[in-house]
Amino acid sequence: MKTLLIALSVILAGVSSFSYAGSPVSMSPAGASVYIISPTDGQTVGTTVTIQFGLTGMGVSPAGVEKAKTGHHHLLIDGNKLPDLTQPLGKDVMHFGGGQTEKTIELSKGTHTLQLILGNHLHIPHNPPVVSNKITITVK
Ligand SMILES: [Cu+2]
Repeated sequence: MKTLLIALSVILAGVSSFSYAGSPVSMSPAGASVYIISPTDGQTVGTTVTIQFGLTGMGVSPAGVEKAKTGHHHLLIDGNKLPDLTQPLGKDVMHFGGGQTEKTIELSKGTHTLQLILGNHLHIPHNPPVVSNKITITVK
């Protein structure tokens, strides 16, 4: 009996550690969306720009904190295409792992595009990915 209990607890420990490790991909709830509050698409701004991040249907958690239906923002500046959304996001985006919801950046004069991508505690985009529309701004 004692052997059986030990065997059972080993199996249960195995199951719980498996589910804890789980899949590195987090699910996003239906209707979740990320968007850029400011500046707006087509806006003309100065070289110092405060980008404000909006998120509905989900919450913001810092990187490293595993919590369902949350993530942290990533800003893609002048990205010709989206990065691989099945892998941890890399250096081609700015990470806001502290859970920031805005950032003031310096941009050169000219036209720039901005796009937000939400990533989970491991910087991996959710499934389905929560990605904003790409906006275009003019810096003067
Ligand atoms: Cu990140």
